[in-house]
Amino acid sequence: MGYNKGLKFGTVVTVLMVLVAIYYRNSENVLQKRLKTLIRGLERIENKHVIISRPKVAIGYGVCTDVFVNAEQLLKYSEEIGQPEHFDEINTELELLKSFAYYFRHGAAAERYMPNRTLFDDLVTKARSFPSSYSTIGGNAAVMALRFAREGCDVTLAAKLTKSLHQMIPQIINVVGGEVKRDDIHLIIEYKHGDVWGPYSSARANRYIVHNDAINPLISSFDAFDKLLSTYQPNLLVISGLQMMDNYPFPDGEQKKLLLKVKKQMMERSPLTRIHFEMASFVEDKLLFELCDSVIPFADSLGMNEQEIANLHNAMYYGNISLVANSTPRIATVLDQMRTLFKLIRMKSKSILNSRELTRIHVHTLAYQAIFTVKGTTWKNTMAAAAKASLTAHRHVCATSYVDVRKAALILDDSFSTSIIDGTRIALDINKPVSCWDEILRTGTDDISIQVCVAPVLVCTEAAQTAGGGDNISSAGLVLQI
Ligand SMILES: *[C@@H]1O[C@H](CO)[C@@H](O)[C@H](O)[C@H]1NC(C)=O
Ligand SMILES: *[C@@H]1O[C@H](CO)[C@@H](O)[C@H](O)[C@H]1NC(C)=O
Ligand SMILES: CC(=O)N[C@H]1CO[C@H](CO)[C@@H](O)[C@@H]1O
Repeated sequence: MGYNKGLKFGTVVTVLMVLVAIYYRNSENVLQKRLKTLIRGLERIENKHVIISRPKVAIGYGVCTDVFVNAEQLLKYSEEIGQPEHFDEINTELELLKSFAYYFRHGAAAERYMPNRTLFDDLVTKARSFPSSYSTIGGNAAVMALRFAREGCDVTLAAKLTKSLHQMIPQIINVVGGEVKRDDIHLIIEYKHGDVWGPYSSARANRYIVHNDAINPLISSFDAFDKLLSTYQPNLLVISGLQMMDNYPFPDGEQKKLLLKVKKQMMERSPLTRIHFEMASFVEDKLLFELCDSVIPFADSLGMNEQEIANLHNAMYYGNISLVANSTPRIATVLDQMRTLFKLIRMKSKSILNSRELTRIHVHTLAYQAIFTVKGTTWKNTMAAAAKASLTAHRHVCATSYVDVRKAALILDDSFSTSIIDGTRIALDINKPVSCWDEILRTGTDDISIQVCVAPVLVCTEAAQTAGGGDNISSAGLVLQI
């Protein structure tokens, strides 16, 4: 009897285990099938729009050499580091470690200036000594230029650089700005989702950047670019890289003077040239407020990630800045921030002489892309732009041109709400993955009709690179809209 019971129990366990295994295999198949359908859906929308003309795109400002290193290799955790802490600029190794901890535990991207060149150069040398370290062409403007060129645009980049860095840039890109002896270097300290550093673990793959720029903060290519623009009328002017001015030790009044030059450059463009401003990580409040007054009102379009929109939203709405925000915010939260920001900027711009009317906002996050465009404007293909931005996000982070379902995960739920306050629920349709709808935004006495598109991102589960992601994604979205 006892023997029989044991046998039966053993059989039941075996059968159960087989069933569980089959169940898991099936659910995995179902999941992969869903992902495949979704990818095909996105690719179908992306491919519907081929770029036939060769749009002219001029991009300011800057270039650098990006040196990539794995965070765990370069930065060693120890008890002495103590509490994580934010610093506007990094002056010592301890400040670097404390500041890294501050952003790493939130999975938030950060970019900081290091005034001590010796300390910075030592750090770069150490980073380069690891076999896994590598370098590429970097800087927002340059990465965007490479992406626009790859998408078939006629590209001009404003950048001052060494001959050897210039040689690495494809010849089809027209670089204006002149030559320097030493290129600016950005040290990109990368980590993956779930990486552990001392008592902290990262909520998502991201990067912490330090630099000791001497050329980019001064927008050294400005005059050459301005001269070119006086005779050249691009379809799109992109303003980016201004975060290199953040906490740079300018003589009194110099920073403002430079920004006023940027403002003038934007203001002098023909209405036929659309202007896009790419946000970045800003922690110097004076600089951010100056941007809100002198740059943002002169742009037609804005691009930013989830940290940057939270920061800009707080700056314009509360008058304070936000150093870190949720790195995986809900769609409803981001759409609400986009609505508020759109209204605030439109209202503010009304009282600014020669300002432009904001007609486009693109927010790129880890899990989705959201684009607003004002209806009846020249921005076209918003749905396709969201799809292309989403695919580019995956391709960039996975460093592949082919989307592999085994390396892709969908972290969005089956449906999302369009707003925190009485939003509508929209179901994610994997056959038609980009959801678009119309809304009316009331700003002052005007009712503005906009189209909203949201595309899910297939998150890359084997992140190969995160820096430059935003630049690739923003450009990929823009290229289908101009
Ligand atoms: C800069 O860093 C080097 C190397 O860590 C250090 O020896 C030097 O004292 C620092 N200089 C200043 C001005 O802090
Ligand atoms: C900014 O101000 C708002 C409203 O006073 C407040 O809720 C928020 O926490 C502040 N944010 C920061 C980062 O200080
Ligand atoms: C996958 C992808 O498109 N990533 C690109 C992002 O942009 C840089 C610069 O153009 C490229 O080197 C990457 O390949």
